[in-house]
Amino acid sequence: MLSDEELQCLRKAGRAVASTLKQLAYKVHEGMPIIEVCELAENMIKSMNCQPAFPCNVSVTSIAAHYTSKIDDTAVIPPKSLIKIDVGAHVNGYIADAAITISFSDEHESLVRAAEKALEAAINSIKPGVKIGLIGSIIESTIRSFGYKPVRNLSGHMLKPYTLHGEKSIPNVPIESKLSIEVDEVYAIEPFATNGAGVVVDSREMYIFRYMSLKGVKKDDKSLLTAIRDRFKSLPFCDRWLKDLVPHNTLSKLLELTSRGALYGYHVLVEKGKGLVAQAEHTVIVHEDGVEITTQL
Ligand SMILES: [Co+2]
Repeated sequence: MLSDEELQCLRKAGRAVASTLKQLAYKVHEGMPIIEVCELAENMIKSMNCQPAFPCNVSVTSIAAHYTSKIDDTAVIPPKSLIKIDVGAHVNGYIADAAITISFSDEHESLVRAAEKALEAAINSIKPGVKIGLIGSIIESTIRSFGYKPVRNLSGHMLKPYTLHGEKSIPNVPIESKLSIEVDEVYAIEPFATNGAGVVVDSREMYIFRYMSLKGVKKDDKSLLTAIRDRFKSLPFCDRWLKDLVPHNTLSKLLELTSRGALYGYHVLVEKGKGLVAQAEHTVIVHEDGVEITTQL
């Protein structure tokens, strides 16, 4: 059973995410520095007495996920682009995660609609006892009905305290699985629609990290890693959030620690066929009689 206190934390984080996305939808424009979008989102979350659960992801056109600005990023929102803004907030580890897609060209409207409709259909199907494979098939058929493909190797995920990816995933395609949805579980549901290959691949770039282990770490790095672990626990972070701990070359330090296995690095994910990618996402709490969307105002 989720306690009243847990529910309150989940709802507070959800409202912060919803309000942040709503404001960003008006403020983000072509030519805007991506670092401004990230910092605006993260500061809005903090202003509502929540903490960002991960760095704000701003993924442009055929990038599907996991791009956030590094320190001194000079990238801007390109003209006529399609961007996904994915934000997370937490209160005492209780997470809300949601995303919107903004299109700066009329051409991409139906792709955005495909992801949104798939999300709506998926959420409407969720109740205790529903097989996760059924949700995947609903997402796929909705996206296909618009003439697009779901991204098959990205999925929604269970949210647990301080854990972004709990043990169950919600696929965006039909899969054979005995797993079903249970009461009091919390999920981020996130269909991705594309006019490309329907699969994402790792790019070389990495800007988001999470703490893994202190084992085998050089003595000099132990205090930094301990500070990272204490600050973020198992939640993702980026170099912009460590300016006080690492004054110079922060990203290189994080990449070095990743290569040693002390951190996990998230590759920026790119659509394999260089297709455009749209995403829609909400966080839901599963109740006995249906779901509660926490990331909707
Ligand atoms: Co998300």
